[in-house]
Amino acid sequence: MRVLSGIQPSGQLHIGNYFGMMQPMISNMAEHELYAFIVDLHALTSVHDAQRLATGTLEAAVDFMALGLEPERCIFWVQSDVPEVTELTWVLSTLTPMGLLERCHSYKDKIAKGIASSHGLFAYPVLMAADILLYQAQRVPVGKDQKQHLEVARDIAIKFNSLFGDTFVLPEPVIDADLAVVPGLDGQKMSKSYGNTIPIFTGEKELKKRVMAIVTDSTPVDEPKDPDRCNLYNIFKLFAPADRLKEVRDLYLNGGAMYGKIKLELLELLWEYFRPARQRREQLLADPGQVRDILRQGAEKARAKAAPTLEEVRRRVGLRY
Ligand code: AQP
Repeated sequence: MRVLSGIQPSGQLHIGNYFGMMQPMISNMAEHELYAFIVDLHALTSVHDAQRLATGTLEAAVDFMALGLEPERCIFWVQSDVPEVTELTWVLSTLTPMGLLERCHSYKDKIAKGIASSHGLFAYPVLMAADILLYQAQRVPVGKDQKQHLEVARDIAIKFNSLFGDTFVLPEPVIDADLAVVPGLDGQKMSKSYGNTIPIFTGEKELKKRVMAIVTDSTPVDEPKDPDRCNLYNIFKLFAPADRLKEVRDLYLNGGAMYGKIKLELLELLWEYFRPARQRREQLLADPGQVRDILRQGAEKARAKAAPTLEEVRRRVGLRY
């Protein structure tokens, strides 16, 4: 099975990115043909600072490898190193109905949050469709927020195939129901652009600040609370061992759950959980030249896979004379 997914270098990667996409990708490495990439062209819709984008791209690649992605067991590259994707984006955008994009929640949410609208932000799902279709991916592990974009990719593929003949594989999203949406500090979806994240790699002091800022309600300690509606519990459950989780769940249900204590326990769990990755990250950051080489080699492999699909598209639509 060909499995593909990308991640934006639009800020510090967070635990929502990890559970929604990075961890499922890493666990697919053994069994499947894996395509993983850093989507810098997508990040350009929100980052207009050359230094920040360039540094963020290299760091996102380092982070992914530190967390367990092994570049020798997959194809791992930076999106803009394969320019074929932008050509395919244009072809696909000529047959993407405006209404399909106008219905996308992600665009509407971002505008509502005050993020500047642009043609690139609006057309984001078409570039994502090109990413997926160019490599004929069958499965795409994503968080629930990306489900609609996957549907757009399928709709575009169906339209292309019906207009020009069977060309693209129809991709299927892979969404783990338990991890579909990791909540942010404020209870909304954890998102780099909403400033409500728990970053995977940050200093202990900053991590503590973020964990202590998780919003909880003001129900008195002794009163029962619904754990499933508690933001803190929903983050805690991602890291706590099963027996401890059960104890904490019982405290919620019967009274006695102390938010401050649970936050400090969560902090400890988080710090330990990512300890080995933090050490690997330090080693990788010490040799950025090696990381660039890995990405360059990955891009060569990705281009070799992309070229036949793009050639087929050109021929089918008449861009060969
Ligand atoms: N809160 C989340 N819960 C579960 N999965 C999530 N993902 C993101 N946030 C959560 C998944 O992470 C993958 C990579 O995301 P992305 O960086 O490409 O874009 P995004 O979904 O828009 O992530 P952010 O953090 O919200 O970035 P910004 O704010 O820059 O747009 C995707 O598979 C996503 O589902």
